[in-house]
Amino acid sequence: MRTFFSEDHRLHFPQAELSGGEFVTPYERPSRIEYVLARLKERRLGEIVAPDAVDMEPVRKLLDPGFLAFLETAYDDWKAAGQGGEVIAAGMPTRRQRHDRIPRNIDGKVEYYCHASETAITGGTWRAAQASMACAQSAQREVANGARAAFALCRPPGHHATYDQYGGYCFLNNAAVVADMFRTNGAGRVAILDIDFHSGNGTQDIFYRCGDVMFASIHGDPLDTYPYFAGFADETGEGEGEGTTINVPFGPGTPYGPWAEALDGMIARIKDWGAEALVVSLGVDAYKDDPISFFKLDSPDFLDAGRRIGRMGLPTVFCMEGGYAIEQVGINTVNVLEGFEDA
Ligand code: FKS
Ligand code: ZN
Repeated sequence: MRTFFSEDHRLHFPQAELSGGEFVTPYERPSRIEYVLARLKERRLGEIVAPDAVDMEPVRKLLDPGFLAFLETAYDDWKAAGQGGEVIAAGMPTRRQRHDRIPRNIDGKVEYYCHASETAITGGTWRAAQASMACAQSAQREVANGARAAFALCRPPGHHATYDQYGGYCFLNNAAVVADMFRTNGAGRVAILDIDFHSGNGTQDIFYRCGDVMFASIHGDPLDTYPYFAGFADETGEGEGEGTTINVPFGPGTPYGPWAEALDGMIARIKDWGAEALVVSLGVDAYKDDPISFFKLDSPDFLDAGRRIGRMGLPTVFCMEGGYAIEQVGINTVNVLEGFEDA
């Protein structure tokens, strides 16, 4: 399969992430992508090509226009207000507070549109997020035009970005836009399978009330890890979307056995439901040595997971999400893709 990749991801590299009460070099850093590229070439997975320009129309259709306008100018507005550093939210709207009026002040806007303050916005963030989206969209078009699968080497990632909030290293929800583009192209039902270690709370948010996009995610139990307030097993969708959200959380130390069983369960649900296209939120932070996660998958397990996904036989777009054991990110990611291809 072909990979869509843009060098513009480098435009997003904040100086620091707030972690453990300290500012550290962000875990989500440009070098992650180098390892994936190197491995793709080593394994000759297929051509690596630049995406077409981003198409903001499908993005504007799915996500809050005010949020998009905010992201576009946040850094400039922040600087214009005399703020010295990168854009970081100091607070967020909390319980029993108003969410229905958007602050005029940039500091307040940042708090309104952010849900996790580890994530900074820099002068290049908007362009990098658009380039990441462009990769996802080009991969979608490739598959819509008849390819069996395509890999969007997205960075920054997307699955924590909601309809109107950024955070968890994510700004624009690539996988959600891809799923919606499949709908626009005529797919009656689209499934998103999220195998990143973290709950795809943003993707869940976008389709929670939607009956024609299924969202299925295996992740660390929110009682034990980020994002702490979404991804519980009893979140199953609402209204028309009742039953089309599937969450399977697991606790610390979970090995591949139960993880794979959960994956098989989701695969069966997606097939029975009649999905016509599949979007995979491909994070590899379930790996045993990931520095911010606690599952115990080993590299060959990713190959096996890819095979199981491949056997579904669906047109598939893979969107890169997380994975922070930097040197293994390439091997594990490409293992999923190779497993898929020789399923
Ligand atoms: C470190 C705490 C980190 C934020 C974790 C964000 C995970 C992001 C991700 C994505 F795919 F989006 F990149 N808290 N002390 O891996 O889910
Ligand atoms: Zn993750």
